Amino acid sequence: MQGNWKNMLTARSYIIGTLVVFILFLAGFCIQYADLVFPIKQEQTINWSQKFAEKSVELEHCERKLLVNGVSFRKMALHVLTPWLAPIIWDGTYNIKTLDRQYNGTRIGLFVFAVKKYIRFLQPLLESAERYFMVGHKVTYYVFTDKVDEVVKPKMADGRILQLHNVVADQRWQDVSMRRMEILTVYTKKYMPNEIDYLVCADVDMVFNDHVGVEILGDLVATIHPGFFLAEPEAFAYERRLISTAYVPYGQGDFYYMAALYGGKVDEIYKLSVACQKGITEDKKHYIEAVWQEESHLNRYLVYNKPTKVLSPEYIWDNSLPHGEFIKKKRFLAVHKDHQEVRY
Ligand code: 5GW
Ligand code: MN
Repeated sequence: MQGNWKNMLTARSYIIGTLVVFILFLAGFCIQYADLVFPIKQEQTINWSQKFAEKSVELEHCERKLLVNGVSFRKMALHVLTPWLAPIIWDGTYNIKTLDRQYNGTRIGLFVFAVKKYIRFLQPLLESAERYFMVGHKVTYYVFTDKVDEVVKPKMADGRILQLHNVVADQRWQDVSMRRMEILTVYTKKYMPNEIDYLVCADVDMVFNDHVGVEILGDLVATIHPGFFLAEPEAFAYERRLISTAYVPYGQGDFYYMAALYGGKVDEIYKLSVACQKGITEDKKHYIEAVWQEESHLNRYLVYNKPTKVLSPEYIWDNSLPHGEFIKKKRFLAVHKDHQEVRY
């Protein structure tokens, strides 16, 4: 009798044990394969991946800010939005597939000046542009040089055009750099409106080193100077002499932008170049020249005409600068110059 009871008890605990194991297994399965057991709608899945993407942007943004925690650096340039709600473009803030579709068929111009010894920078720039700049889109290179015959045409993908224009080399290098504004006033009015939608203006002593695509397009776009992105506004290299038309008073201005990369819709660059050229001419009348030539005029313009999109220093970097740890993608790099060799 007793043996029977014992047997029955053992059998019962065996059944209960098996049941518990089975229930646990079922629960585990439900947790592991929740979307199979409780199918969720496609929309919800997309929402979650979007949430994930947003979170990772937020995290990257925090990570960048954390790098300067406890130090008296200014953090505004590390954000992903300006105070006037223009996006600041960092890696991870955009989806290139979505943007490439959105800008499908858009015509983009790249404006560069290469006179005198700077002709040596042209070929590497154009070759790197073929690898990284607006790949898959319609691109026209507007090259201005005093040595049209010396230009080596790079192998170009379909849909890409090289326009070579002759330009006289100014006597002073400062004038070469500023001459770009005058040329822009002409081309953005006469020719470019029929040829392109957006224009990107760049220095020639640079190379593309990573992706630079349609994420940089906007009505009016400027790049944060890599030497000033952590600087306080008082330290910005704005023209501070009241006598110059490029004057920016202390207390004004958000970022110090670099003239080595800016752009926008053709009519916006027309307005910008007209304003800057006017300032340059006015200053010349008074025998003055802004501290950083056309860059000073560009900065003055952008204080009062806020860019609709701001590019982080990923879009202009120089490997000799400090704080490269903030810059994961060095997309557009300054070429090291032997200043003696390229002296004007
Ligand atoms: C040459 C010596 C000193 C300064 C400028 C030049 C120079 C500039 C030149 O001989 N030829 C020329 O085409 N430029 C154009 O002006 C290039 O497009 C160049 O990228 C741009 C700005 O001059 P950079 O690059 O020397 O200015 P930073 O601020 O990069 O030093
Ligand atoms: Mn340069």
